[in-house]
Amino acid sequence: MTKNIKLNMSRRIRRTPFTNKVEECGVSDFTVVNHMLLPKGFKNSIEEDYWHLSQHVQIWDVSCQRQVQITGPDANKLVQLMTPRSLKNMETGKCFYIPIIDENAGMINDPVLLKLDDDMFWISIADSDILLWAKGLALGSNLDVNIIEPDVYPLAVQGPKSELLMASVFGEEIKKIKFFNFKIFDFLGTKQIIARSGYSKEDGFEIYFKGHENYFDSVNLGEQLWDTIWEAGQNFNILPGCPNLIDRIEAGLMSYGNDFTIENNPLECNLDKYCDPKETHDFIGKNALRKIQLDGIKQKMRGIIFNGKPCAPTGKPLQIFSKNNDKIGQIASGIYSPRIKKNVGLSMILKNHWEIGQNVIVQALDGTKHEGIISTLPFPK
Ligand code: THG
Repeated sequence: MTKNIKLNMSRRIRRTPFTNKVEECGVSDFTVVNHMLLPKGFKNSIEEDYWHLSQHVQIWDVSCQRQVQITGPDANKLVQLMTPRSLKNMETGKCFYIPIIDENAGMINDPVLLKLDDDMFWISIADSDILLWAKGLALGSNLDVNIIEPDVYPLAVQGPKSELLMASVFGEEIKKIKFFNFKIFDFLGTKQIIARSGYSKEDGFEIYFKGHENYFDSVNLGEQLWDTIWEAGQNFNILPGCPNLIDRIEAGLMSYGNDFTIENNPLECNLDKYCDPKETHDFIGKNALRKIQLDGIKQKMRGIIFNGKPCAPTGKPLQIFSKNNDKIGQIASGIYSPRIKKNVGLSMILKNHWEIGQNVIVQALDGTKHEGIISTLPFPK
């Protein structure tokens, strides 16, 4: 077992405008994503947080969902170069889930793209350094763009009561935001972008909080935003939270660097619908992707439901075997689902083994082997 050793804090592991609040709320641990703190738990167990999230509302500091802002005459050109998904019909005010791939069609991120204007985009990234990739592409292709990481810190409000809570703070207009769209709202005289989105299977919103540069000063707009939502949330049984491993696995929401990496192409990650072979625009990795589309893939992301002692996250992968004891995949993060009443996980599974309902064997960390079954994603309701 790994001992409980503390992470040594430094400037490279960035705090957020909400970290003080998260600490006041009794955060139990953090992880680091995009060189920034992400809370991993509070006073309750992951299972208690899972039930609470499915019934009430939570406030999440997801500032680590960093924005890569691309502006300028060639902004659209550059963003389109980065993804197989066509942006032709993308209107201002829309969010698009997009694969970003390299020249071999390897996944380098799976962000949410926001179109703020015809010449202005935010790429809301998973855990890899897209700002450097974008700057490199822009330089190499001689594109007229400006690329920065803006002073923006997403704060998520997730759960079935999020709409009522958000309406009580920002007004009824909030109810008109459709899934994966955003609108602009006033907060104490500042303009804030609020989208209907979030890393959970519940209803929810993400406030792309735009802080002023001096957010560590005494007048802290971020803390005021947190406090305002927190106080309004008292009527809705609000709790501090964070992306919930049980909820996200059941929803089939993948995590870059955990469930898939640069070794995987978007077709293996079930992102086919963003890789239409009929699209004619140019993008990095197009030839490689078209070849894979012709040849077919060798493995695919699936859900696994498996027996054994209730799993908890450890950071160590679980190996998956066929009946003949061939290795056919590995689960990056297995966890006990109190709803399915078995362990669940996400895994790339080799062809010939990926059929729904197929039996597999999952090896627990203590070496014991347990029956598993291949499931759809999301997991069945
Ligand atoms: N919100 C924002 N930024 C993010 C995340 C987020 N950046 C990192 C990470 N999460 C990116 N990954 C995902 C994965 C899935 C979804 C969002 C971000 C998601 N997918 C829906 C689905 O698959 O059903 C909807 C997809 C669609 O309609 O296009 O929500 O959570 N800001």
